[in-house]
Amino acid sequence: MIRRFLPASVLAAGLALASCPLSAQSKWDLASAYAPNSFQTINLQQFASDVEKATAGKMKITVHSNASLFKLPEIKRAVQSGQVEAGEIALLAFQNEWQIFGADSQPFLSSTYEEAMKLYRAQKPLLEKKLSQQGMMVLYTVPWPPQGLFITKPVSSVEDFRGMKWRSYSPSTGRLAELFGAQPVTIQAAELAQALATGVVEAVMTSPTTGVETKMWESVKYYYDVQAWMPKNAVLVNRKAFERLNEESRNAILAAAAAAETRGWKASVTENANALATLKANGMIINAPSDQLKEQLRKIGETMVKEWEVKAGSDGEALLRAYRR
Ligand code: PCA
Repeated sequence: MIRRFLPASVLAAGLALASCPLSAQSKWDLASAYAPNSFQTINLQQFASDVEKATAGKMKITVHSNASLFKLPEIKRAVQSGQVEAGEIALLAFQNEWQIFGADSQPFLSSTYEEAMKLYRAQKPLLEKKLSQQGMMVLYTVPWPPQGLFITKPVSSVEDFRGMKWRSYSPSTGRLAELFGAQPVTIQAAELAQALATGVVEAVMTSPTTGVETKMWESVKYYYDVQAWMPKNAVLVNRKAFERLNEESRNAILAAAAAAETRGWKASVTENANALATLKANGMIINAPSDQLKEQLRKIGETMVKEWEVKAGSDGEALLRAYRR
């Protein structure tokens, strides 16, 4: 009877719906603050497409890069409150909230990939506990290459930085600027190219890869490979959103995250070497810091680690004990 009054296409759609509950299809958004061509974003896109493939398209994660959904400082709260299901943050940006987030931005505490991994292992249980209390989970982390100094003029000692406009992207980079006698200016990666072009900053602490992403050579000539620290990006998810997923999707996400972490740490190493070569090919002058500058930096680093230890209290103590073991 009914059949006579309904077109075949409507009937077919109804049948399809009945055999496929809506919950079987999940769509997530993931907020990121870095450029689409950054190795971090490329790794993130690969993570999302791995999840989609493993679930035969039933779980789709859309990556919104370049701070197009939320700016870096807003992403953590957006994930926590469920405004967005997932997001990528730079942990060190949240050091003022909890010092442990900034463990990987203490000068010379870890400046090789091996040390960075050791530090991550020591930091991880604390991070997981804290983020779980905040209703989130860490899917994976990937370090940026060692941070060096891009600067408009040659420098050989800390005194040469006095009064210069210094790009800060975290509490520790701001503190470093102060100890250099420079003027800290907070600028996120997404706005860095423009800030350089307009002369808002004269000195930038970041990785060679971000130097390439922002075509640093267009406004800055010198790079000092000081290898001060290796800050990590972390991909976070809202725990409730994760728990709402079916088991297949949850497993796909966890497996893709583990793969993204391994792939990302490797990519960071190659990226660093490639980026240094690209900077050179574009005419940047790359130097090691002078002995004097190195020694001054080492002292500044010691001061900062001490300050951090005091603020980080028992969590910091536990972390350093595990790291130095
Ligand atoms: N690039 C990011 C974080 C650290 C890095 O190497 C930035 O400069 O903001």
